[in-house]
Amino acid sequence: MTITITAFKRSPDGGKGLARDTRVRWALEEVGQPYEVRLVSHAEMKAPDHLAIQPFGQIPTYEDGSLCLFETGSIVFHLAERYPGLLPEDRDARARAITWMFAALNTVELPILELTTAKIFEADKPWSEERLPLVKDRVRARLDRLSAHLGAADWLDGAFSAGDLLMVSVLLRLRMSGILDEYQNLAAYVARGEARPAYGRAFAAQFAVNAPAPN
Ligand code: GTB
Repeated sequence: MTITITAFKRSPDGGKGLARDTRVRWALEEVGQPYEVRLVSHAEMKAPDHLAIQPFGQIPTYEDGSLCLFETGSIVFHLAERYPGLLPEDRDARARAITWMFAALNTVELPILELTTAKIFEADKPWSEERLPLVKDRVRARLDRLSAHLGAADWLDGAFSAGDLLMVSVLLRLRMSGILDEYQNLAAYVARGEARPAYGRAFAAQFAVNAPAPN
């Protein structure tokens, strides 16, 4: 069966790899599984066919035969369980890697999403300028601890895992804000993730769809 994922017909980021299909593409590349992509417009994402797979009308989704999944955490976990390469064999190490997957999505991604909301959707509000430093400091509070945990290590817990894949994907979103560069080891960690050949292939694939047309 061919694996099919969905992605934006045209991502608002113009190919920077920030839409969440990139992390699923990356996981697929890490485990060496070929996949097809069904590109969906905003209207198609909210239509019954797509809502039957993704109840919230979002991308990405994952289809493999009769199995349909949504939520990038679940999709990456499914791939990591089904194919070798993203989770260690050792049971305890595996449990710790899964813990980092949750930490990426539940603890680190949330304040980062809040920052995006504050900068993009609340910029015109009279209280926006006053609130922004608070939101940035909530991100820094998480990065302070993450940076301390990572220290001089290459990855969060031994070998590269699905936990790193999700954490790097989440942190990438911060680059434009300049906050990532306040943490030398985290900036290097993200760069290490981006340097992985599998990430390069995932990035190139989404870029081919979303890059702005040349003048
Ligand atoms: N928790 C879900 C998951 O992890 O799968 C969240 C999925 C989600 O937020 N999908 C977004 C979506 O479909 C696309 S990735 N949004 C449309 C909608 O909700 O109607 C979020 C995203 C979009 C654009 C950029 N960008 O342009 O920089 C970055 C991230």
